[in-house]
Amino acid sequence: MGGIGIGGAGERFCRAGLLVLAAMAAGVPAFAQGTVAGRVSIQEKPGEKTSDYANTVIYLEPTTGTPRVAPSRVQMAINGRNFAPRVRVVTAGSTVDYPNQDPFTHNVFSTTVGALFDLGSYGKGKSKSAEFRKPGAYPVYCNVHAKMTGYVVVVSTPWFTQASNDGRWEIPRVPAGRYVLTVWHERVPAPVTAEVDVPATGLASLETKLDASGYKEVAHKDKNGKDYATRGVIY
Ligand SMILES: [Cu+2]
Repeated sequence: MGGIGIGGAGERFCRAGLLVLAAMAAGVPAFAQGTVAGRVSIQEKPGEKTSDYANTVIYLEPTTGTPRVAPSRVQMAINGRNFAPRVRVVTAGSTVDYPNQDPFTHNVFSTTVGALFDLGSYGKGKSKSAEFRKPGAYPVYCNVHAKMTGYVVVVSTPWFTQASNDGRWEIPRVPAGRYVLTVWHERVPAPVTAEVDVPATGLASLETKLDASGYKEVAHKDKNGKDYATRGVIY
């Protein structure tokens, strides 16, 4: 610190420096950012085991103020008639690339209000992209293959993540404060939310229980709102 800023700004930096020193003396870092961590468990139908923890999206939104988010560019490859990964969380304004790695044609589209797009048919080695401006959870399909489904979850916060394969998750560098924690999973009817106070030292062991025991896979329509010729059974 010090040496940065001119005039009034420099003065503010100095005062901030004093605050940091005072806080260090008290054992608490000023402007503290801690890691928030937890674990998701999913109730399945009797006898079934969860295999898709990684498709869980977790994010923290401050209860006051609007955090600044930067758009990014990420990839959901198309491989073996699947989106890889199947679920991606991005900040509002981000772009998702859909490179086709299969030796045949795909047609990625979304008919959800807030993120309407139709990338048209394109073959092996080609890539097209879609921009996601509005927060929400958007199913993404292929007009050629009835069972191809992916999800883009768009958030307006910089504090988000996806669970690992065992359901554990971690969001680093969360400033102390009050947040709404949201846990989303495609097989759960509504996201689970809770208000949490994040102390300067962060939070560990936030347990969230999701209920997917009532989940039923429903065939979706093609980009023209019609049933697929294959009815989603055969590719
Ligand atoms: Cu396809």
